[in-house]
Amino acid sequence: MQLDLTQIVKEALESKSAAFVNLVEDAMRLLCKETGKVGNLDILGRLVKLKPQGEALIIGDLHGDLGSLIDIFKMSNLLQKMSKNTDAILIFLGDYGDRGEYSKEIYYTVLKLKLLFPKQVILMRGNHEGPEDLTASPHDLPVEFEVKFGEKWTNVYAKIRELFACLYNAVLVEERYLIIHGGLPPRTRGIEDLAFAHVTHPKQRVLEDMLWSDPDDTVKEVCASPRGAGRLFGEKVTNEVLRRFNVKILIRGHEPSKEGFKIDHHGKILTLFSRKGPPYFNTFGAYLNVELSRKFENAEQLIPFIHKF
Ligand SMILES: [Mn+2]
Repeated sequence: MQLDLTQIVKEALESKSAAFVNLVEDAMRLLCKETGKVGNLDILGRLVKLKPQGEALIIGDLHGDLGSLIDIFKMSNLLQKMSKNTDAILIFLGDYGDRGEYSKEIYYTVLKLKLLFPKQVILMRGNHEGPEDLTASPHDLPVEFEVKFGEKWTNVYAKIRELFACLYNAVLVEERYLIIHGGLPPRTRGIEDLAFAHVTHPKQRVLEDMLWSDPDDTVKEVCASPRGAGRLFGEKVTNEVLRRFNVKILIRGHEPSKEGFKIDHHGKILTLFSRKGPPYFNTFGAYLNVELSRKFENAEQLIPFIHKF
C-alpha cells in the first residue's frame, strides 16, 4: 500500500464533525473489540504482549504538536517500512491531545493509522485520555473542539471520551520491555493487574499509577506526587516490577525532558517525550527506533537508537 501522510494530514486538518465522528466510531469498532491474536500482537484486556521480533518505532507524548509528528514520520520513513514489512510496529505512548493547537489533527492521524495498519499500530492511553474521575488539568481539548467543530462539539467530545477507554494500558515485549505511559504500580501480582487496570479502577489505584506516576531517585518506595494524582516511585519498586514481568527496561512518556529523553533508576527506565514548544520549552523531542530482537540490559544501550530532533 502506497501511503501518503500528506493526504492524511490534509484530511485531518479539513475534517468536520461528521467525518471526525465517523473515524472515531470506526476506530472504536476495531480497537474496543481487539482480543487474542491480532497479527504479531497478543491481546489480553488492554495489554498487548509482543514477541521480541521486528522493528519498533516508539513515540512519546505529542500533546497537539502536529509538526513533530510529521517530522518523525519523515525522518523515520516508518510508514513505508510498515507497508513493506508487516512485523514493523508503531507504538504511541499516549497523551495525544491538550497543550498544543492540533489535538484534533493528532487524534485524527493516529486513529487513521490504526485503521490502515490494525496489526501494527498500538495506541496507548495517557493521563490526558484518562477516566472521567481522573481528568488531567488543564484539559484544552473541549475548547479546541468547540472552536473547530462549532456547536456539534459536545457530541464529538463525548465520542472521543468513549474511545479513550479502549486505548491500551500497557505493552509487554517479552524478556525486553514493559511499556506504560506514566509509571509502575507497586506490588503488581501479574499481567492481569495491568491488563484489567481500567476495570479495577477506581477501587484499586493501578490505572492511576500507570497513567500518572513518575520515577524518582530519592524516593525509597512510593510517596505522594506533586501532580495531585499518581505517585512518585523509587528504584526498589522498579526493580521488583521489572523482575516480576521478566523484563529489563521500562519505556514510558509523561515527563517532559530537555533532551527529549531521560534515563532513571540506573538505566532501568527510559522516558521519551516527542513534542516540542510551549509550555514545556524542551530543546529536543525524541523517539526510539529499535529492533525488538536485540537484547539490552540497560537503557544507556538504547541511546544510539534514540532520535533527537
Ligand atoms: Mn502524561
